[in-house]
Amino acid sequence: MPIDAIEPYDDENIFAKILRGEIPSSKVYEDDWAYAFSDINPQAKLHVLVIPKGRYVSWDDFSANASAEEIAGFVRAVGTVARSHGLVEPGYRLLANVGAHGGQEVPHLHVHLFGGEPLGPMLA
Ligand code: D5M
Repeated sequence: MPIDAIEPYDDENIFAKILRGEIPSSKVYEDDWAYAFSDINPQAKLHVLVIPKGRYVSWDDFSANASAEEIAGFVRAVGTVARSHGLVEPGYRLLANVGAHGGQEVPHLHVHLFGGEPLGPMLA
């Protein structure tokens, strides 16, 4: 179910628990700024979620409130994950759902990284 209200940050959201190691995840990358893991319900051959380590509800919260260092670190991490999976030449897709109309379900910013096959048009 998409979330109704996107603030304040809920420390008990499932991605906060993954970051704290309280529930398992299939890690593909980690650095000082970001953590990446396989989506539990993949929508493409490769479907990875990249999340910032900071407490940000959404892209809106992150873009408004994160430091330049956090933003740079997170953006670089997304690119690093894509490159490390060999996705640059065939290409890939990034998606961040924001709020109720965006269909955001987990209230910790996450960028979906899809790839590994032709993805077709964005909106079916
Ligand atoms: O997408 C939320 C995404 O989070 C959705 O694709 C499923 C995924 N998800 C939910 N729980 C888990 C766990 N525990 N591991 C991995 N992936 C998970 P949204 O953009 O919020 O609609």
